[in-house]
Amino acid sequence: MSKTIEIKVPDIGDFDEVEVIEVLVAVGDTITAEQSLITVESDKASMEIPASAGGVVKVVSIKVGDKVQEGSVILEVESDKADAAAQDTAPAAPAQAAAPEAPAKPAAATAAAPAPAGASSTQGVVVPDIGDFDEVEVIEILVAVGDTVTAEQSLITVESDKASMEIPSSAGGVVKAVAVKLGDKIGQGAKILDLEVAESSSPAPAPTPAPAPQAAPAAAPAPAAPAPAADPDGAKALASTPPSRVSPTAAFADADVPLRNLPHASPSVRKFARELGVDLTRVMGSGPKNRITLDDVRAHVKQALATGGPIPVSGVGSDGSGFSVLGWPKVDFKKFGEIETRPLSRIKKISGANLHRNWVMIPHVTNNEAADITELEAFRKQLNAENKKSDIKVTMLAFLIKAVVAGLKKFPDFNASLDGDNLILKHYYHIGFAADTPNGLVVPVIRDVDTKGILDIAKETSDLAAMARDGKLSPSQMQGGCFSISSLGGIGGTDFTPIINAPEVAILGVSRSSMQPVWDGGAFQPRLMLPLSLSYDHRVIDGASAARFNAYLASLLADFRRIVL
Ligand code: CAO
Repeated sequence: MSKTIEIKVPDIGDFDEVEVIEVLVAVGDTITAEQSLITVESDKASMEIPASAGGVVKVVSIKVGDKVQEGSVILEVESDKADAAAQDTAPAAPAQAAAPEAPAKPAAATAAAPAPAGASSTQGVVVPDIGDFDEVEVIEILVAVGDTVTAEQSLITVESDKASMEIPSSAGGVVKAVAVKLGDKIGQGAKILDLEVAESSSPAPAPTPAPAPQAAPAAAPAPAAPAPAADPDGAKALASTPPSRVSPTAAFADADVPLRNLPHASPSVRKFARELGVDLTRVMGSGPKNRITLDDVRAHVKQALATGGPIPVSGVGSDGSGFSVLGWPKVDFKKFGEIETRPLSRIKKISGANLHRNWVMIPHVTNNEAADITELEAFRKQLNAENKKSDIKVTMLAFLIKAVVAGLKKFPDFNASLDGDNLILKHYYHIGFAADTPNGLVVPVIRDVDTKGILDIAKETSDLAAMARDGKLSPSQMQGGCFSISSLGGIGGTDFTPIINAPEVAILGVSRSSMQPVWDGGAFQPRLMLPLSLSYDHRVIDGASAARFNAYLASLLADFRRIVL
């Protein structure tokens, strides 16, 4: 017969209240005994609280942000196990509190050697009782040699498979040596650091680490009586864990709930992120195993503020499945000289975020080519001379736009966009061109270039460029592009790597033309050469295609009559 039972917060040691920071199950979920239900956090430790019984979740009685204590009802499950009834009113045995926790009080980080009276002395600060775990991994070292620390100040963060905790100092003093490094596996009694302690600041020494409270047997049917810890400060471990405890991953794997990728961060980092309203799932961790550090949260906030939006890319790791990068360097530039701070323009923030995403997410390769535009430049000048009275000035850009469309027709993969595993091939020819404006870069789009002549294109280019400079472009005038051209020829340069304007798959960078000696088989001839830099998305376009496309463009520009072929 099925029965509804309440699952409650077990003995959480020395803490009156802890905050719920994650609810891991929902109404309707089928859970198994030992499966983690919620994550709670004190100011020094976070831990998952597992189910004392399996069943179907009927009611979830708490939400993120609630403060809970021993006996608080977490949820109600409908269980058809006969023995489940026994757990109805019992707070889950403390054994089932998910993690061995950091000592609630610094008493656990015990000074191994007391200072001799009348002088400063060096004390070793050691790992306190860490509950049921033999070893935990050092994931953060929060102090360095030379630092002055106070009693209670966190020294290191350690982590088990279920919890991370900060280990505080048992005394105040100056750090003389740090005995651990990141990645070390340490257990109770291991030395963390040496501290030079003045006599007055030395606490009453505790000659031995605080003994662990006794662990209650798993799934104890009745409230476990926590054994009083022989802790000199009266602190006891937040919770103890039975030796038979299953790993959180196993619990999730067994359960009918999706495995959640919880952000990997220490309690103080979680608290800091909560204060700033940062969603840790969006933060790229730069610590070991992609753990999120305080600096990562700061860098995330800085970037979000700078770009006016969320950071688009999250790091995956150094195991080949993605990438992770260091946080942005923070430099106090004032130390080196006079500075001024100027906020980025709105356009710069938006274009910067787009350029960053495109650069990071698209495997760019750039093919460089040089087009002989000696005859075309002569023709362009002739056109402008003939049209002196007209307000249309033909620049090389109009020819380039027209030539690019001929290239797109010949090489349709360049007129495409990636959509998951599909390539979307476009049968229209809208070309964007980068325009430099006082407020930053914008890319107006000329539509249906295949239906327009050089003079129309020249006029539209110059009109759109003027509107861009005046900030009068509408969003629709910057949408729908198939391919972009970034022409810096009016300014200078010999070659550059333009960044692809996603979801397009290629972009043409144009640098300044110059007279070059070109060998014609018998002699060097002075020819006007135009550098063409074609960046392409290597997921869509291979190098040979790119070389063909660029060579074809160069051949059209060298003899524009070929465009009608
Ligand atoms: N080589 C030599 N001279 C060139 C040239 C080239 N490749 N391209 C243009 N010129 C010349 C023009 O003929 C013109 O000369 P005259 O004044 O003697 O006629 C002069 O340079 C200025 O041209 P322009 O820049 O006014 O016109 P354009 O059509 O070439 O370019 C536009 C228009 C809007 C693309 C351009 O003004 C611009 O903003 N370019 C910057 C694009 C940019 O910032 N790209 C980078 C993006 S990534 O950060």
